[in-house]
Amino acid sequence: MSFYQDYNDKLAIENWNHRAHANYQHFDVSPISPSLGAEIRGIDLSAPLNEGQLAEIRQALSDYLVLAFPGQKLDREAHKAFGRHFGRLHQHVLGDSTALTARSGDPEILGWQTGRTTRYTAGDAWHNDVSCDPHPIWASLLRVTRLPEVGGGDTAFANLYLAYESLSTPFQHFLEGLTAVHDGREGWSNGYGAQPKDGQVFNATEHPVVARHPVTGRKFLFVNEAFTSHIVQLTRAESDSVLNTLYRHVEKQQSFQARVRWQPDMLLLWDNWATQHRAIWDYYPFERWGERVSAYREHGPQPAGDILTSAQTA
Ligand SMILES: O=C(O)CCC(=O)C(=O)O
Ligand SMILES: [Fe+2]
Repeated sequence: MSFYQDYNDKLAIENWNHRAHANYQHFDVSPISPSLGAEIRGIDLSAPLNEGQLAEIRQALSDYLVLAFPGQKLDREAHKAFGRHFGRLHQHVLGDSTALTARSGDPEILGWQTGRTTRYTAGDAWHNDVSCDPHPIWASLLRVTRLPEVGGGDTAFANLYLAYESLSTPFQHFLEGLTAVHDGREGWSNGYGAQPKDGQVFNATEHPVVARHPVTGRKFLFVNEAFTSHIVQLTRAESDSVLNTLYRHVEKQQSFQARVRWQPDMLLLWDNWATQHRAIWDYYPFERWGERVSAYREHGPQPAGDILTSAQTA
């Protein structure tokens, strides 16, 4: 048994830590960790935002992947209005099912309330939100409306650019030509025990295993344990073993991860392509409630080899 690790992850981290940072004029940015996350203060998200402010928020999302906005008094309409700046609002297929949710009553808001009688809480496994969709969510925006009295209930995030860049070069090349199926039945039937209603189908979509981010142009690892069922080009045994290696890689590398600690009136916005997250359920039997708005765009994760046009990256 050795504690030796190869150096690819350090080179990836060095590269990440030397990336260019924008100068922000419209708000203050305090990084949460070197690998991802920043706290944003000095901007009121309930007021109308101008193009300059929005451009900087999108830039910060590219630079830090996860943005925490403390001290935001947002009602549901303001939450959705802010979400619309990132694309069309997503309607979750389980929005009115009690398997997972608290039935917010608004199809554009996924609500959940976790407490003593709850058997599943949203996001209690490393995942990208709803990656089984043909246009997977780009931006997820979460408010935790009730925090557990005992503390805890952090959300953990992992940086998937670093997950990809830290793999060895031959393994990166091997993965680059592959595609994987992301299947709603994995997350919702196997994960939460939810079945589609009559006439409903859970989406299943083939996505590149190594994808190119349409906004930043950077490659990232795009498989997750909650939704990815198999790699199309491999045998079942090969696929299981490669996916298991990749899942453990994301889960294990704490240097690629950060935990977000919740405060009352905080809005959390994340890039749902280049990160995975996991809700940490360490507060049982106390209550924790949340409401999520998510936005998707026409241009989702691209095959790694594709060259993007400027219209696609706008
Ligand atoms: O409860 C959390 O912190 C995150 C839950 C989750 O996975 C989500 O809202 O997408
Ligand atoms: Fe999630």
